[in-house]
Amino acid sequence: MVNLIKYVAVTCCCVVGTLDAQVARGLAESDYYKIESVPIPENVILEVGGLAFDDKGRLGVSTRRGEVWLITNPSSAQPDFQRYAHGLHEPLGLAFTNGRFYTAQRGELTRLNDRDGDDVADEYYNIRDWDLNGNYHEYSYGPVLLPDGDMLITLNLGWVGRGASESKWRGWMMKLTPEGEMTPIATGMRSPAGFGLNAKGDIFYTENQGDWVGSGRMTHIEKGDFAGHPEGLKWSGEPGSPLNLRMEDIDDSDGLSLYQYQEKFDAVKPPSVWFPHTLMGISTSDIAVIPDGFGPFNDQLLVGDQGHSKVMRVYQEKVNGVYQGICYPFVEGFASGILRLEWSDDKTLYVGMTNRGWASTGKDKFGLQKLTWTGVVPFEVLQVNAESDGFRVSFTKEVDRRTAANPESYLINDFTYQYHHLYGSPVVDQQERTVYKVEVAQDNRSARLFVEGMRPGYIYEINADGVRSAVSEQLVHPTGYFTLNAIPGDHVHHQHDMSATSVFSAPDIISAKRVTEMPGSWLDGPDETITVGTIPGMKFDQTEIRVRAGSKVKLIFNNPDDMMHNLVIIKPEKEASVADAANRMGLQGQEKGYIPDSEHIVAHTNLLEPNESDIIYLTIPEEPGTYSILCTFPGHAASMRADLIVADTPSN
Ligand SMILES: [Cu+2]
Repeated sequence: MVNLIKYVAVTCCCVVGTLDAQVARGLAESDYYKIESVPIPENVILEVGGLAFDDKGRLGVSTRRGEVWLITNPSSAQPDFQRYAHGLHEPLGLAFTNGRFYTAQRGELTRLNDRDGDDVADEYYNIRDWDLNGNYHEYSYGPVLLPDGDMLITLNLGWVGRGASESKWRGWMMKLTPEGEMTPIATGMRSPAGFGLNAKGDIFYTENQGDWVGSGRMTHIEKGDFAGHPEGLKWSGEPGSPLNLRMEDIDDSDGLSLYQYQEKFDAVKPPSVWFPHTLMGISTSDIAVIPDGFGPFNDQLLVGDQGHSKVMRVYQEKVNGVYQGICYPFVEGFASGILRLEWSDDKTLYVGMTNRGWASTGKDKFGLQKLTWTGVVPFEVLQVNAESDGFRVSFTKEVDRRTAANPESYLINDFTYQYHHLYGSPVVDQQERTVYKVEVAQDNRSARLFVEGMRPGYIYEINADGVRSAVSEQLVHPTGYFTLNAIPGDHVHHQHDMSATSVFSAPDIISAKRVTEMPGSWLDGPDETITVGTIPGMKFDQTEIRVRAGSKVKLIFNNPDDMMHNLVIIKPEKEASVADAANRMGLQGQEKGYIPDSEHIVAHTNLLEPNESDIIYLTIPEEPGTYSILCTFPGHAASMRADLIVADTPSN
């Protein structure tokens, strides 16, 4: 239902043909990263809830059956399993510090201790308990260790046909000291099974699609944040709550996205990265920071997906103090539903799994597998960074300049999700974005994509399937999803904001000479698409454009400059009089976009704010000659002009 994004194959003539492409693709995920199973004794039901290594290199595993197992030599062919603890209440997390395991049971944080040294815990110490009402969905997760010795836990909402906070602090992330003092940190959580720190020590948690949650996502959590699900706000009036927001304050009648909703309340925190439902995964879980020595992705994050039995990769940047970034598939094909990820000292990722209650692609009921790097570097997008007028896409290997510099090697769509009480959201307001120019860096390791109409608050599907490495490899994963929260250097809102209250831009100019939808009579589409941009210093990015008389043209006008500009097409020899008429419009000029009422004008765009775009459709006049392209914003026409050469024969 939500999968509305069209996968349009890049079919331009300049990429390798299909057969060659398949040969070129060659290596698969498994040539770079290998999945192997840790053998589990037949009598052990290892429905993994938590993973943690102890100080002897043994892997502790807490299970949904209430046990903790100690696995000695987990990387060997016959690891040894020892039951360390049992009788716990669904412990969905495990940590080891100061010689002790810590685990969150449904109703308490417990410290386990083996006092007599027989590798079996003989002390189960209740550090702190919390309310629990018996609802099956009241899972508790953690702890995650903080550098100062404190711990984080998260408390799942109950489920009564919708997410419900029926016991105190359900829907919250809490901080606990080793002595059991508990402080509420943030709420708005629904099903916070995955959380942890990034390489810089900032806290993130992952969320699954559900009521009030349009799609899977990851959110940067700071004290006092509200991540989107209103139920936890039931407790925001309690002592210690860092929020003033109340459940009654939240209202979904405006049809906004969560990004737009943050304008209503400071506490609202939109996600740093969305994982589009079914396109990327269906149920995000644990977060792990990639160490040195696991391929070229140091300090990026891996995020598990339970339903798709896969691991995804996330690169994040911080722009204007706000996290944002891109997710890619990484490795799929695990045996069951992934809940936990844990690194060993030898850079092996241990993957703990269970699918009880939820179907997963991997059909086993539970499992423990490990993922290792083969030492071969895959050809992948290493990272994507937002720019004021597009993206910088960096690669793990040198690219072939010809394919990387071709705008047709890329396909970009953006869209968002609605913030509402319903379960999930369809993809809304999807648009294809034109890549109108590409500049490949000197070192062949990155490409600067110039993209028309960047919209903050939207998710960008960036497909780079046409790009080849210097030795003709295809990307292992050509498509990623970039969540754009902030545009570098940007301080204005954009024309495409759906919120009526947040729109701040020049008015749309309604005029017979600005046709923004392709005429229905153009059955075969435009004859030609022409893209014109602006460059600093009041100039268009080209000085001469040739077109055939009478042809149907789609004109894309991009304004990456930091000033307002328009584009006006004027009949031969008439540019001076049109520019003069525009200059004399006075106060009226702005609202009319400095488009004077003149018979000499053939067609024109809107007056564009910085970083805006416009697309118009026009039929070129039958009369050949040198027409003018002008920006008629006062003071610009002297330098901001180009020739439009209309000829009877096709351009040459
Ligand atoms: Cu201008």
